[in-house]
Amino acid sequence: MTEPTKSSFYLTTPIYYVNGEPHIGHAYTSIAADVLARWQRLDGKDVFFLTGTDEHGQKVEKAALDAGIAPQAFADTVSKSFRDMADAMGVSYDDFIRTTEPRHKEACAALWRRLEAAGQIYLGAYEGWYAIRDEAFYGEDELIAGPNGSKLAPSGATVEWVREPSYFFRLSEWQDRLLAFYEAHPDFIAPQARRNEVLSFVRGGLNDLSISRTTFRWGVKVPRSDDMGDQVPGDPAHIMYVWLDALTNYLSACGFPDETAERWHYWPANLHLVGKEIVRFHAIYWPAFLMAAGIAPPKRVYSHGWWTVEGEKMSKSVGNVVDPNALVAEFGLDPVRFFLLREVPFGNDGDFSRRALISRMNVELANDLGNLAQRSLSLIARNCDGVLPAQGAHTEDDTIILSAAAALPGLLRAAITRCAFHEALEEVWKVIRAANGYIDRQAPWALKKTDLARMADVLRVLVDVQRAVATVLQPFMPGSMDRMLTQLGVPAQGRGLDDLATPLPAGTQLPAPAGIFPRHIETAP
Ligand code: ME8
Repeated sequence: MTEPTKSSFYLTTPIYYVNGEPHIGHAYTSIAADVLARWQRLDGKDVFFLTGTDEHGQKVEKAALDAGIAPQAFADTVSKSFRDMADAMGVSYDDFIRTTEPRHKEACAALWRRLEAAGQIYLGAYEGWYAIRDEAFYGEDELIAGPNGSKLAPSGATVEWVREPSYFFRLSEWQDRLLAFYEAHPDFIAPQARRNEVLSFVRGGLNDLSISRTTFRWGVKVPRSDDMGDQVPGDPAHIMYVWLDALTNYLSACGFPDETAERWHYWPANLHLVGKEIVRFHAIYWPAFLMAAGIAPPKRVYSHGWWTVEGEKMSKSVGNVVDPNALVAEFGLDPVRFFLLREVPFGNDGDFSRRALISRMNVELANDLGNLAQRSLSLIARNCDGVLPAQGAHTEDDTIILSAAAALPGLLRAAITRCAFHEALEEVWKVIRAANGYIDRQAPWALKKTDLARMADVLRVLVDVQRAVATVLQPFMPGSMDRMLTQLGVPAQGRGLDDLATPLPAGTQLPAPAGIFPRHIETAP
């Protein structure tokens, strides 16, 4: 294996269940992860970006059964929808893993064997509550009251009483080591509120975890073992608990258990990006499994909030599920990507509404950014023969706006590292708004009649500011920023953060300016 020369960055989305079609919630996580992946690449890192589908378990088996299709064929179709969704959202994943692939099943068996060899697995019987929708076991004390005296999982999912032979993982032994791990790695779980929830859950004590099921078949078989004495009823009777199977995907994609594999050096993952409802699996079970198997835990789990739609929880029965493909068809990809990350502080819950999307599109994209580009570039086209002016002597006003633009890479690096996408975008919009103030104050259209040299200097300042803006916005809106950088005369191979230090050569012929962000006019229904 050759040592990587660049520092590496491995990040993941959750692998999505193939029980139903992708919706805006899935697109959200994948787009956020994509912004991070593109940012890290722009910043010179060797990125490995993984997404994929979670195809086993009772929930998927039931969906296949309801559709009257064999589970594998069903999973093939829905997995393809998720891959198509990722492609349609511009998600630049390096690998798309499916848990039905042989490489993944081998990794699951290898992890199981390591846990077994470490004395972390024993055979018993599980008796308790299970929610198929969450694919999760719940203690009696966690349940909430449902209608007509029924009990529900804290998520609102229906629970059923399960009683079956099961292998267990000795999770109860990991309480102190997990707490010590969280203490030593204060950034492991973010945001802080989620970290506090996890800490209090673990402090409350952990029960051993059931990690196999025997009452259905759709999953990875537990590997046969000779070490477990006469208790073993024939391991292939058991299939692995779908969360043990699913979490292992993050290792499978790195070639586990082959530590000489080309991608093994990416482990441990720098970041698992997840929705808030699956923090427990990623921040408690996952590091416990890994530590028990002698594998380094990931560096960070960041959990974001949930989207509701026009004030209501998204659900098939309400009929308000937002299809990301339809949104992109109507508004365009980049406005949708921008809206999702701009509207709500990452980590908080948010509400999706057409009105809010259209307002962001018209005000911030079409007016603030689109007009800035259009106004300055059309002045260059008309008054400078469409040629990029040279950098002139800078006035104080020039220096202020140029320094604000030059500070953007550092500010965005800091915000994006914290997954504070909304803050990153606000920093860019502060500069865009300041540039609109600058163009109004300097009035290059008036200078045209009084001081042509100063007019050219002002237009050059505006190009330099927009170049910085468009460079740092590439991860958020790759297609539009590609067009904007082309219009600004920035060569395709000179669009990295480091390239901002090299001035664009004066005299470059700029293409004729064309609008980048159209206004959206709502037509009456
Ligand atoms: O949980 N708002 O898969 P899943 C925001 N297979 N994000 C949302 C959302 C919403 N309304 N709805 C879904 C699973 N998401 C497991 C994961 S990982 C080893 C296994 C996003 O199909 C969010 O990222 O239920 C959430 O965590 C994920 O989709 C759940 O997808």
